[in-house]
Amino acid sequence: MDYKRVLTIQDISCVGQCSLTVAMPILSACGVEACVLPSAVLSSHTAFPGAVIRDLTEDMPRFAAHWQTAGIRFDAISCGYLGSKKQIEYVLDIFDTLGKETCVKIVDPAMADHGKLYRGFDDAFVAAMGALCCKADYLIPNITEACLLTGTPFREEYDRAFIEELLHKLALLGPKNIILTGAAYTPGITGVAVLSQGQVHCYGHEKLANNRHGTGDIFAAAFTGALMRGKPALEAAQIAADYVCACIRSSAEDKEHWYGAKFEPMLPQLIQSLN
Ligand code: PXL
Repeated sequence: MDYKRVLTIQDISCVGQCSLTVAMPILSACGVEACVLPSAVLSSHTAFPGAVIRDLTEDMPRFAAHWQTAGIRFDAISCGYLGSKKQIEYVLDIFDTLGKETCVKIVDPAMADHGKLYRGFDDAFVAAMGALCCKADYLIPNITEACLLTGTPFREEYDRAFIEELLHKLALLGPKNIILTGAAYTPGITGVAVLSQGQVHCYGHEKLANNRHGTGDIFAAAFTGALMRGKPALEAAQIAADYVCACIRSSAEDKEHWYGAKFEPMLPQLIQSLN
């Protein structure tokens, strides 16, 4: 099996099953070497009131400089939740300096959901994120993020034409492939819409009642893992979407587990779908 080394850049939320605490185990389960650049350490993700933060922004270029001199290069570099415009600038530098020649760049512009920006973000951050999205080989926004990035008013209800228009507007920003998550325009169905090599494909699956925090991060990690295992974009998106559904189902009964999805018991299913 081809063995790939991925660098994933995002925060580590110590409690909450998101960002690096999901990316690392999922990439490892996919048989991929997971290297990490934590942009910050938080006591929990920001949906818990009162989370405390150790910012690591100024360590990012120091770690990258070490890898540069040590000759460490990556087959893929992915980024998820980033906390500031400065962090985005550092990720842009890392994209330019630490990839192998064939390096695949994957951007999850994690900054908003359900029509709203996450706590702490503003329009200037959205504009900076747009500059990062230009560089992506694979861009993985949800509908809210896609609307923000393209200046499209957010809508709760829409049709396939709206999804295709969003994909084409995103493509004008410059990313090579787009994987739009949470595309739900048929009652009871949600899914992913993929724009790759000029073609749009939609993969629909059951719409589950209680979506969970961190499922975008689970999707991005499983998608990256599947891509590194040689799956084409659409198949990687299907594998990741099915895995996210299984994770949400495995958490649905447990009301106390409101803060994330129980993705660990479902890892064997993910592994099986890659074989
Ligand atoms: O799941 C995205 C995410 C990652 N990291 C932190 C977050 C969030 C979403 O709110 O707060 C710290």
